[in-house]
Order: sequence, then structure tokens, then C-alpha cells
Amino acid sequence: MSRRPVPPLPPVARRVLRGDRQALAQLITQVENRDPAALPSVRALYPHSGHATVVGVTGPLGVGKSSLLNLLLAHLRVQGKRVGIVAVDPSSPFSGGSILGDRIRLERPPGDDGVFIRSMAARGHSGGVALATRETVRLLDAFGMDVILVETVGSGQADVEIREVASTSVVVVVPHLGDEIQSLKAGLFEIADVFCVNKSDLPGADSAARYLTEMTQLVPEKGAWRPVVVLTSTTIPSGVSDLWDAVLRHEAFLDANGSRRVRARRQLTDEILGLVRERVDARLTSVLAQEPDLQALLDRVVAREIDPYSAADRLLAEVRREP
Ligand SMILES: Nc1nc2c(ncn2[C@@H]2O[C@H](COP(=O)(O)OP(=O)(O)OP(=O)(O)O)[C@@H](O)[C@H]2O)c(=O)[nH]1
Ligand SMILES: [Mg+2]
Repeated sequence: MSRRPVPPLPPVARRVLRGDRQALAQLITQVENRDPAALPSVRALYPHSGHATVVGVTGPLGVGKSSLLNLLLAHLRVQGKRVGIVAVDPSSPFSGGSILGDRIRLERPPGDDGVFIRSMAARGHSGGVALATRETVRLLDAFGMDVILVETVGSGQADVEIREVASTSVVVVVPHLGDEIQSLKAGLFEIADVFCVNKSDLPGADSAARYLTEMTQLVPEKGAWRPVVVLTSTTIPSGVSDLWDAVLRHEAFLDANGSRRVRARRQLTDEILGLVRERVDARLTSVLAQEPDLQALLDRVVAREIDPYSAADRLLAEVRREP
């Protein structure tokens, strides 16, 4: 396949690469709204991404994810790392905004240009959120952030999506595990590269950490990564550098045995097949909307004049036709 000449960068993309925060914010809003106007810039910026360390921080409501992100942010800024944060916010109009009254807000230190924080409403269907989150992470990456932290509320199933964007997934839990451990077994346990037992200032933290460590021993060997368990507290700040060290250990593991590439390929396969499915679906919807003889076609199937397979062939031929 011959390489196509690289088209010139759209002006917005050029502004993003020059570090224009406003252009970045506008582009993210367009991505969130699935505005097709964003596409030329998003595509042009893709080759400029792929440098950032992307860390997913997930866990049940109120375990202290945002509090941890604030401390991680400070920890990384001291090291001179530029940090992007994407918080996928489950607040919905139905729950009347915040679910917990005392949730912590993520805030950019005033005037700090090395930080960009973006909240995304987790409204709409989850696939849409996953797409917007992935694209926002990529834009922050192209913008030049060294580390991108993604906060998502997770309790099992839907949050497996974090695997689609993060190179390291941190699962945050709290000492009084109770029912949580069931959902951990179901979903979160599979995605955890690092377990963080937060609120370790509360009783029961050590036994929770011990329990999780035992669970990680059950992970099948074959050169696989064993999740690291760390204890943190944000009220009496402790363990945050341990947490970051655990992330870096996993990142080093990915590089050492080639699994970073494997992971990236898996993520991109999911993404590309998702895009194709979405387009085929959209095309089918428009074919069905325009197909004047769909009813006639159905009548013929009902009357046994043609079989369902032939009807499907006919529709497929329509889908394949250039619109
Ligand atoms: N005791 C104790 N409380 C904590 C700790 N970390 C966070 N909290 C408290 O837990 C509550 C929730 O903290 P957040 O950081 O908002 O938790 P979150 O996981 O981001 O919450 P959601 O985004 O709503 O899911 C707040 O009242 C925090 O002050 C900790 O280490 N120890
Ligand atoms: Mg939060």
C-alpha cells in the first residue's frame, strides 16, 4: 500500500499542537457532542498521540478516587510532569446531580498550564462515553501531556471500558469491603493492574490489603502480571508515591515483555471494529428509511415467494452501495 501524502493540519489542530488550551477545550466539546466538524482535526492529531502514560482510576462511588487524583496530580507536578485528567462523571439529571454530597472536586491549581482537567457527563449510551473518553485522552496526549489520569466510577461491568484507553488500571477500594468484594470478583478484579486500598486511616485496611494480596496469588502464572496492592490515605496523606511507583512498575512490565504492543493492538482492534459496526449500522438505518419496497419485500417473504436469506442479500447489496 502506498502512503498517502499527509494533508495539511486543520487550523484547530495546529493550535492544539501549539499548546492552545482554548482550541483543545473546543475540540473536546465537539468530540463530546459527536460533532462531525471535529473529525478532520481528530484525525490529523492521531499521529501526534501515543506518548502519554494513561492511567485509569476506577472503583465504586465515594472511595476517594478524586481525592487520590488530586494528590497524584501534586506528586506528578513536583516531578515536572504535565498532567491531563479526564473525569467521567456519573451524575445524571435523575439523581439530581452529585450522588454523594461530599464528593471532592478536581481542580486545576490556579495558573498552572501543565494541567488540564476535563469532566465528561456519563449520559447517553455507554459506547458514546467510551468513544468521547478515548478521543479526549488522545487529544490530551497530542497536546503534550506526559500523564493522563482517567477517573471512572466502576462496579463491575460497564467500567471494563477503562481497559480500552488505559495502559495501567488502578482499582480503588476501601477497608470495609463487604459486598464490594463480590463485584470485584465479577468485574473489577479482571481489570486491576494495581489495587489501591484507600482510606487506610480507617480500621480494617490491613486485612483488606491482605485479602486482596491473597486474591492476586490466584492469578494464573504464565508470566502474567500480578496486581500490586498498595495502601493509601488522602486525609492523612500517605501512600501516594507508593501508588505511583506501582503504576510505573506495571508500565515497565508492559515495556519489558512486549505486552504494551499487544495491549495497544487489542484496544485498536476493538476501536476500529466498533467504528466499522457503527458505520454499517448507520448505513443500514438509512437504507431501511429509504427503502420504499421494504414492506413489499417483507410481503414476499411472508408469502414464501422468497426466503429471509435472499431478503437479507438484497438489503446487504443496498448497504454496500455508495450512498
Ligand atoms: N477517611 C478518609 N476519607 C477519605 C479519604 N479519601 C477520601 N475520603 C473522603 O471520601 C469522600 C469521597 O471522596 P471523593 O474523592 O470524592 O471520592 P470519589 O471516589 O471520587 O467519589 P465519586 O467520584 O463520587 O465516586 C470525601 O468525603 C472524602 O473526603 C481517605 O483516605 N480517608
Ligand atoms: Mg470523584
